[in-house]
Amino acid sequence: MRFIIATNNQKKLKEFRRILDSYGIEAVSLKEADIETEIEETGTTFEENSFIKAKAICDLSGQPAIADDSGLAVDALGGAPGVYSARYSGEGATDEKNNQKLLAALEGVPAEERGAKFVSVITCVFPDGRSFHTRGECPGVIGLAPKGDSGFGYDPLFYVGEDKTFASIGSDEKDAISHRGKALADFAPLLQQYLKE
Ligand code: ITT
Repeated sequence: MRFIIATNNQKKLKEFRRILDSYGIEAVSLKEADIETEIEETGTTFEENSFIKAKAICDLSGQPAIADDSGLAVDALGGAPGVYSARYSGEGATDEKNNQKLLAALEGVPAEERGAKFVSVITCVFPDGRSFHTRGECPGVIGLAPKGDSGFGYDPLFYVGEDKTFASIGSDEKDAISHRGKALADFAPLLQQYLKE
């Protein structure tokens, strides 16, 4: 079955596609579904925003839609940037500006206090009103300098081992341990169950 992925983030879509593909679920982009829209994320939790995005696209298309709301929660910043991760550096935010802002916010914070986690909440909304979600988390440490150039977002600063960031490991390795990989691993069997009901 084909599902519309309610995201305007092409790098997130790429990850979604390759993970869902491994579960035999076909992901259709908003562009392929001929949908052009900006959805306002008015929620204060990953769960709320994930539902808002999936519901909006399901309503617009009349087809089941899947959304991911994700972000980085940094211990020393009281869980920030959290649901505001994409917009952390304000108007015109880019991955580079967000990473710079994060490094500046953590200036002087020692390595042992730079713990963080990535969170992903994946929601599926069906046209008949049913919905469900799964949540995945991945612990790591915010480094003192970026490393690697694959992936997206905060990947170059997110250390998952002594010398490894999400941007320096391969995509298979990232998917196996990432917040999104974990959320989708729980999501796939639940989706099969919902499709049978
Ligand atoms: P959509 O809402 O259109 O899906 P978005 O990028 O605005 O796109 P979110 O609101 O969920 O999506 O924000 C997620 C942000 O969290 C993302 O832009 C990155 O800055 C960060 N992020 C999430 N997952 C990440 C990952 O796997 N690697 C690096 N950064 C990630």
